[in-house]
Amino acid sequence: MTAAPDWDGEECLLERDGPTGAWIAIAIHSTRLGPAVGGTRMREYPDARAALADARALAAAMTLKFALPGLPWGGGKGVLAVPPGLAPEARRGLLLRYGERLAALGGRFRTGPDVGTGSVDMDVIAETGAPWVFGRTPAAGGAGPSGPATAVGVFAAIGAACEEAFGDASPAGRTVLVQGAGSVGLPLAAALARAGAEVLVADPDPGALARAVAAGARPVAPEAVADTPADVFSPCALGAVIGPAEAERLRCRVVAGGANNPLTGPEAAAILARRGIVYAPDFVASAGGAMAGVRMEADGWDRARAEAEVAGRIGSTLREVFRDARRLGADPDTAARRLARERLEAAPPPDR
Ligand code: PPY
Repeated sequence: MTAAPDWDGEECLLERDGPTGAWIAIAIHSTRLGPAVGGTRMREYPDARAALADARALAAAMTLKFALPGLPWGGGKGVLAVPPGLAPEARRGLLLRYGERLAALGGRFRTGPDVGTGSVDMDVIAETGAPWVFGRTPAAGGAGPSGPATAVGVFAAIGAACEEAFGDASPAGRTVLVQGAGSVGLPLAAALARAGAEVLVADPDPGALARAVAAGARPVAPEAVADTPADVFSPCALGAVIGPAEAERLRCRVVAGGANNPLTGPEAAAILARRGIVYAPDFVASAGGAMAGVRMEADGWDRARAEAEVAGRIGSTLREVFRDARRLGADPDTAARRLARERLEAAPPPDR
């Protein structure tokens, strides 16, 4: 499979899984700083082309996630585009065949959990002998789900962005609208409520919403998100939720969340900046899960140390990005991509 001209990555693979009819897409965007790491996403897609496009875009975001905080890993992503209603046994078979594929890549791509997969799935992938599977269950020797550490990073990102917008990093007394009460949104909402923020949560899943309410949040209808006033909007569900129209409409001063690729493109970032809305680039704000994952499982750090690094580095990286953006007269998304490019170009060629 050759890369499309609009993708500057190294390698991708697209393959139909015969027994389930699923498409397996693996994108290795960059190994310049080290082996590519990125989660495996499992969901329905309109077609194979959409699955591959998502894998490529998400892999590119992973390169930025590791380059900006200065960690020696590259960017990749796996996508399993499954048919509706995949039975548990069929799911298991798909994960095993996918694991064999990963093993055959010889470590150039190392995966972990992502939207639609979890620690139990990582255990299944690792059964194949595919080494370096991050986020397995603690019983299988892994560090467990990545959501809590991602939430720690988003919390720090909200602080840094509030400091930029209001001159005060504390979420106490701020209204924060969290979109999505899943593996990142729920622990984030709970932490914000504990810190004294007024937390609003939107989620179409009644069970997820009820858990957020139990953690201290007030519910908001999913379709009302763009029109609900808040100090901070935190997208923690799927991507592409802020296009030019939403960027014009959002009634907030800060956007900082855990979703990957929440903007539809550079135009949305420019509109947010023109409206004086401080945008924490998603590939900085959402990096905590991946950062803590590699620290705990590849470097042997304990969770407390890994999460302290996540909070510290995400905060300091964002302060650097906002400073650069002001200096360059650019929006933070543009400034952060530029900083990442500099870090990538300054790196010696990979030696592993
Ligand atoms: C991401 O940050 O989007 C991920 O891909 C999650 C992840 C979690 C743990 C290890 C590697 C990737």
